[in-house]
Amino acid sequence: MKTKFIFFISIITILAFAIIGCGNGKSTPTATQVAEKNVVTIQDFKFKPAEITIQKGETITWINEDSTPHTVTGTGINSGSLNKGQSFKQTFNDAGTFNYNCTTHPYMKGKITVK
Ligand SMILES: [Cu+2]
Repeated sequence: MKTKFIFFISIITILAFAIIGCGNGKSTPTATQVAEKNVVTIQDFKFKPAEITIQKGETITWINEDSTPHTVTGTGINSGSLNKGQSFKQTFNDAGTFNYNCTTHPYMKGKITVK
């Protein structure tokens, strides 16, 4: 009886650690995404935020959260097709205003201002 109880407790402890372990594994990328600067999410056929201002030399990361593939396309910007969960990064070294859109959905528009 006592042996069974100890065995039971051991299993619970192992399970608890396994669950805590998984939780940490999942929360780490989220924390990284929050900390990451200049992220544009592509969601519901929109670039969010649609307008972003950065400093010269900074990088923008686009992440497609839609199940539909999208692109980030403009002068000097070409992500190609991004499937759900895929991201695209581009560094902007020149000041200026850069408009872009999604080639599949031209009504999806975004604007980058580099200072
Ligand atoms: Cu699109």
